[in-house]
Amino acid sequence: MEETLLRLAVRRLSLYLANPMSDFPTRFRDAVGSGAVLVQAPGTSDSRLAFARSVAAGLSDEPKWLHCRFLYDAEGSRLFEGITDQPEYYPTRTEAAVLAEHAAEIRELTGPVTLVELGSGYSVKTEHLLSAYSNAGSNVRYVPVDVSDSALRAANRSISENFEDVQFIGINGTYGSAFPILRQLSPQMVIFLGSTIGNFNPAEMTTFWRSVADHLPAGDHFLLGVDLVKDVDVLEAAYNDAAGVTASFTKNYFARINRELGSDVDIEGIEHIAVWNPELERIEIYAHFHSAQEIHVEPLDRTFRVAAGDSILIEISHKFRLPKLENELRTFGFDVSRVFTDDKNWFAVLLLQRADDAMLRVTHPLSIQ
Ligand code: AVJ
Repeated sequence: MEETLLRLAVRRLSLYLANPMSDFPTRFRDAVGSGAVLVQAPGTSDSRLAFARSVAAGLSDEPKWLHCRFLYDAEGSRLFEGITDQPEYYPTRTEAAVLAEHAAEIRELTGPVTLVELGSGYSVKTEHLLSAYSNAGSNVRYVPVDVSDSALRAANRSISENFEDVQFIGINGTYGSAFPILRQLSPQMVIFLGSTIGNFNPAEMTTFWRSVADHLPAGDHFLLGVDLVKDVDVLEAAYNDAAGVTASFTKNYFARINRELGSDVDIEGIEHIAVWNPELERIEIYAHFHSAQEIHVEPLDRTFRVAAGDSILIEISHKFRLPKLENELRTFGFDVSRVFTDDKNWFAVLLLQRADDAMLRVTHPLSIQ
């Protein structure tokens, strides 16, 4: 009783003292208490400037690149959903089948936990998990995190229609914005599907494993979906669908630059190129410019020249090999509880559990610090 009063007083005080944007964990807790379904994470409200800075950084570099995070505005998120329906794009339906088949088992292994999904999009595949968790009884708390506000709203509509007992608390922000609140959501399972991890370069991947490991309390779960190395023709076809939806997805990057950064790029002068890089074991997606163009970044008042024949790297999609990935995850403090795959071994869903570092320290004294 006294403790509750004290906590209430402290919370009041921190409400008054804290800059609401700088104390996201407190603001999130209060939003949940008041039944909010969507919480804005700090740093995303001025995304136009963040977008401008990122575009400027990539276009001043040589070779040029653009960060794939900005592929997902409302139009990009809609186009990506279109990609997942293409016959050549096997990852989504393969992963969905693996999830559908093993969702009940995953629920049994984790018990009743809060589901926190990073990069949830429209949450379509997650509905398999939500249905297993709600069938197992007890109210389910679902916390999806996505940079697209429109995708979150659509997900909320669909989930509240299909699942009465699922409490939806969306976070509109980047993956990183969710890390500081993971401690208050324990016991939980952090979900990262669709092989989105494949978008990260090696340095970003290492940072990501470390952040999840740092913020996830020991014993909490992490469900990770990864696309596996396979025949090059299957891989390249998945990123060059005959209907051209992936090409439109690539071109939308420049349409977004036009819409938000006051540029006037000729979209038709851009070609979508997706190729397998066998050394780095990843698909690389380029925007190839047929003619020289200028890209104006109005918020920074800067203009970048792209020469005819230039290719801008806009996305990488790394494919994984299982034993190697499992070893890497172990070194970052995750135990591999189960690995689920499809018949062809095209896609894997790994159920991981945050190890207890105290145990690690005893068994591998040199692996920490
Ligand atoms: C959402 C990152 C998993 O890499 O397969 C699909 C993105 N880009 N087609 C992928 C994507 C073009 C996708 N991920």
